[in-house]
Amino acid sequence: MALRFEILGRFNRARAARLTLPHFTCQTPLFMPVGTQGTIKGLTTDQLEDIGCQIILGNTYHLELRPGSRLIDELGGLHKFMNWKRALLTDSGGFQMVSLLHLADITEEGVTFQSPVDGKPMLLTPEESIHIQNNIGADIIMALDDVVKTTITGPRIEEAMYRTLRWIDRCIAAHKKPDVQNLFGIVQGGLDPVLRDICVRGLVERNLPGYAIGGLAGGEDKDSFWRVVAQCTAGLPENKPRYVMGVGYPLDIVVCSALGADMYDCVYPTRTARFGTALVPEGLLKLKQNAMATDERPIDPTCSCMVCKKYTRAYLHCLVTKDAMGSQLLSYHNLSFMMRLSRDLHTSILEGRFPEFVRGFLRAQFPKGD
Ligand code: PRF
Ligand code: ZN
Repeated sequence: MALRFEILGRFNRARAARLTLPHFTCQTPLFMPVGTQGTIKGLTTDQLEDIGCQIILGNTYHLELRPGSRLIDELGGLHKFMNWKRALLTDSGGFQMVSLLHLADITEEGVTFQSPVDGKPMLLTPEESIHIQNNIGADIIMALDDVVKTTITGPRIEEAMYRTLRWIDRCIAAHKKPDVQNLFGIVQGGLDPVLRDICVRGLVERNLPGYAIGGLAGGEDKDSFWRVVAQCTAGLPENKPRYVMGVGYPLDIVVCSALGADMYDCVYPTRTARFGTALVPEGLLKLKQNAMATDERPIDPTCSCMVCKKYTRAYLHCLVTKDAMGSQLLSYHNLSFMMRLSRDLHTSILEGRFPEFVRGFLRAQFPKGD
């Protein structure tokens, strides 16, 4: 195993931990920004370090299309290629089955994609996904899973869960660098507690360095979502990191952390920034609104990020959606917000004031109590 996971403090099911990875020692709960192509859109790696990012995400499928994992390997791995010294995690490409389903065909062998670059078919098997991820060299690599939308029902959910369990053995067998890269398994099974339970048990038997909860944040209602997270965290080992994939919203991160999850990733903070929306303790601040045109305050007076120290809402209103700098400054603030949330969760759990932190967070987001 190429990681250490030490729980430093708990509050009921919530945990504050130190996660030591080959390239960086992280504090959990933690949020991981998504840099699909080996970059977080609009930010330099120095800026990402400045705001306290600990792990960033890359995607196997996108990196294989461009520039290709062979080239990344020849140039010394993704850390060196993108000039990022801290931890990296690559997703297996499994999720693209959902997000690019019109381009994908799934069989027991693997997933066949039509390359959006040249239209050629590309077969991503569990072996190939792990081979590519071994070449890319991230600290954490993800098993290839069969992902289906939680909003569908019927035998396809069961098929995908059992296939995910069969594929994990092919992933484990293909993994050539277990001493420097950690392979995480992904729990599937839709919203069905029986299927989720079978998947959790099956993965735990394989004694992996960490586990992800997949297949969520795909349009199901919050109640079902939180119920699946609660069930999975209860069944996963205490002493291993738990990663909820594709989550996202500050509220979900707070709730999932209370349920015992440790890691999160989502494009939301950077994507919403490109649409002109800032994350603030009260919820969302839409910089495009006319009222911002003359507002001399920073985005968030309680935020100590560079953008909030140096720029007014009026200036950002002028830039957003018109100049790349608008997206860049808003992404910088939004990721700073997510990093502060991660730190606040960690320290409040550690210092025994997690309930007060959650209450304060909820009061700011829902002042009317709804
Ligand atoms: N599997 C993989 N990546 C993912 C997910 C998943 O289930 C999700 C959940 N919607 C986000 N990213 N491999
Ligand atoms: Zn800020």
